[in-house]
Amino acid sequence: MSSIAIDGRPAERREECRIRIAAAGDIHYGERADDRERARATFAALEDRVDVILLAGDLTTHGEPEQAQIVADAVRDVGVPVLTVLGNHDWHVNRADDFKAVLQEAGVVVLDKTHSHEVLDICDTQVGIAGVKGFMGGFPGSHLPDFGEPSLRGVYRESIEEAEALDEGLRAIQMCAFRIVLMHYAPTTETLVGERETIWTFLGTDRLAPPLLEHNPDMVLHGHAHAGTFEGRIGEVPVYNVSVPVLGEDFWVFELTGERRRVPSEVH
Ligand SMILES: [Mn+2]
Repeated sequence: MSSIAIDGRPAERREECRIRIAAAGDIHYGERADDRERARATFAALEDRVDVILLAGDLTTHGEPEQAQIVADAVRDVGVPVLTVLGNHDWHVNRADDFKAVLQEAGVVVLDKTHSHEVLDICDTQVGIAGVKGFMGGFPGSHLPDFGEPSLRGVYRESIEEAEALDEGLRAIQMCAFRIVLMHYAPTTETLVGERETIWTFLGTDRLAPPLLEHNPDMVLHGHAHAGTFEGRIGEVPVYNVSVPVLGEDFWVFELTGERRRVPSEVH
């Protein structure tokens, strides 16, 4: 397990806090014979080591509620708050409500466009998490247009709805000392470098970026791009692709602390 420390904004009580965040995306449980054991061991290893666990979607291979149960059973007794967004794989069989219910029964907070923020009290301070799935849609020069068939215009509409929900979530946590964004899809191409450029349109969209630029969260976490790049930036905001194949590890641990503003310090 590796970690990276990010210095955050000055705020009351902030300097005495050290918020440890374990993050991973694309854990994709569901099809290997040892998934239950692997999931239990992976999450149990975080107990007493971190303050919160953030999952950036694609918890499963196909979104079957039975697959969500593997994650639910692995996190139920870990004793650390777990928040997640869903990924496209978690939507595949189109049973997202059942899928979410399985996770929620185990205490997992599922963030999406209907419930896009959560505030945690950690270290006597407020840590705000704004979370949505995000969506595809492309970047300058490759945007899917709001034109033509209803299905294509539906993709546009969903990306805009996700961006609006992200904005709402960030607005709701604007008074929190620490503010983190959790998504599945990428809001910048910087963390897609390594993926074939011909598929970048399907890996995210910069239509998710304006709320990030406006609200300046401490960091943005996403997954989905297995062959992408770990670290990027939108304006001053650090963006991390925490897809497990990018990390090469089960989790990455971030620490938010300090009085300086968003200067990543050493990996240790
Ligand atoms: Mn995905």
